[in-house]
Amino acid sequence: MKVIERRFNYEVGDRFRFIVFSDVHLGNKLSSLKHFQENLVNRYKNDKDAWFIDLGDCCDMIVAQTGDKRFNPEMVDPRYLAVANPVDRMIEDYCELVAPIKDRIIALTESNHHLEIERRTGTSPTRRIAEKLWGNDYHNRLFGYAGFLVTRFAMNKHIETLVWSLCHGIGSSGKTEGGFKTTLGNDAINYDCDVACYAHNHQLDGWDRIILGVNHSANKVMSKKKVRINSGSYLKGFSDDCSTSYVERSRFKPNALGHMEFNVRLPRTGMETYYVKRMIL
Ligand SMILES: [Mn+2]
Repeated sequence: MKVIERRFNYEVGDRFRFIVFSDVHLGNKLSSLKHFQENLVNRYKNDKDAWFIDLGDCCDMIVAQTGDKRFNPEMVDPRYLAVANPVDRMIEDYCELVAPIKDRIIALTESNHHLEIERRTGTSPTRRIAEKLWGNDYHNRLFGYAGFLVTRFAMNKHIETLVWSLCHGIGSSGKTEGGFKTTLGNDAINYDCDVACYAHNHQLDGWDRIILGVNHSANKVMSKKKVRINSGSYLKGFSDDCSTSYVERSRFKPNALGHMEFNVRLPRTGMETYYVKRMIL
């Protein structure tokens, strides 16, 4: 489990935005690249204070050639069907899709759809995407399935720190109302961090756990917040025709498309944070 540190210089009143996104599933017929491009890439590409955390499953990679029993030709974007190299093509297309923001993607995690290709073929799509996007600098941005990202905000000798726990995700109740919050919240307790981010279940949500403690002089109760983020997806769950997706088949909860925007403002002392759920219906 890797730890990566990133330093940002700031002046009083500066703001930073961390865009947490995942599960684009490029290559799946129900992936909405148009929404991803409009609502994420185009929204932030000229915002120099926006930084990106990509929690994986960038490409769907369920293709005919690997003998994957999940393969269903009706669920594959036709662009990847009648070609000999669909995995190469998905990798290229994903890199092209994120090209306008690639230098500000500070984290990319491994994920189950990519790992399945690695297991079946001995090549790692995640590492190939990382090398294609960042060359040798990929070591400063690529995580395994989980890791810690440490963001430091520096003004002269003063430093504010935000610790992120990143994980592509875990099985977290595809059916129960709010069930994923219990599962992810229980997992997050095990990691000492300010923000715990998960993907994979395609739900888009953010919530806080307030921790009480005492101040330095031991005469006052102090509170601090631990943030949990479930980063959403740009893959629709249901088709408009009679083709059946795995979501429809398993009757998982419908999900909105979108991503989470985590905002940091640095006043004279301390740090203020809040998040905005960017939901597309
Ligand atoms: Mn996944």
